[in-house]
Amino acid sequence: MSRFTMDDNWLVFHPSPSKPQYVPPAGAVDAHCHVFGPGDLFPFAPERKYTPCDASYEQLFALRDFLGFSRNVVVQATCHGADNRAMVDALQRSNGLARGIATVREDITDAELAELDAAGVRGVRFNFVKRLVDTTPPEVLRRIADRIAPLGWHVVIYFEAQDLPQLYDFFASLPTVVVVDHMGRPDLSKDVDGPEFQLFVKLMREHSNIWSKVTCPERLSNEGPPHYSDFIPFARHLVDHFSDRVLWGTDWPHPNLKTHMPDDGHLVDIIPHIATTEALRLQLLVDNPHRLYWHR
Ligand code: 0GY
Repeated sequence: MSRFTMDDNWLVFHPSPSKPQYVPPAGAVDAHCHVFGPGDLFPFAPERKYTPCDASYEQLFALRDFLGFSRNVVVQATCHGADNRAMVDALQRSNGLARGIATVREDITDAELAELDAAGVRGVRFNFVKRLVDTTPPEVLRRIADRIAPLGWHVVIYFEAQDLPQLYDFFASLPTVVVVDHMGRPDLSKDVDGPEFQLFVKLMREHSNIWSKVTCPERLSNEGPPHYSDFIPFARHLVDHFSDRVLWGTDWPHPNLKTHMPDDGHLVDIIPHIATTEALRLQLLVDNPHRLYWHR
């Protein structure tokens, strides 16, 4: 029996997603997903803001195969804090088919960074979403970025669109590739060509080291399943304009969703609507993630 009990309002991931009609190309990468626990083996962090359900590497790899994907990028979630053991365990059990993004504190040693690198970690995540984390000062984050840059790692950032104006200069000054989670969480009720999303587009246009995940219709959409149609113009805009700097992922097991749990098969079926040619889909699902995560 786990010492951890998931939050009352937690929705568990879909137990039997539908088989997608869209078949991804060989080598396709789910570049944003998580593993949680199991809590009695890999305890959740004392400072966490939510307690999830357990979501194991076996379940993640089974979903990967079922959806027609080949590889995963496992992103450290805030409920595990800077204890990366569950994520690292998943990488080590993946036969090289998973890479990871860690959360680290400033006091991490060079030897610990080298161990993470050997396990397949290729970046660190900086989280600015206030409901998920306590704030870390930018100067601390910058020192971490300077430490990981020589490893060839990159920085993944998670923030909400309304906070971009104040974070813009910091993001623009980071020394590595910077990958933005979920398109910077735009408000999809606003216009793609409006000032909020276009500030994000400007960040990408003016800084060729900035990439975006075109992920999380289930989090961002006001219209909801199965088509999440308000998500499509935003994601398509980024794929069309920055085809060599976009990534796609499921976000399984979809932490913190309170209203509905997506059918992962439906999420895969959105891909042809956001990447509208075979060439774009190859970049999004294969070429881009392989270049970023499997170049060595
Ligand atoms: C996501 C989104 C969320 C949670 C986390 O690390 C996390 O806890 O990223 C969220 O609540 O929006 O990408 O999993």
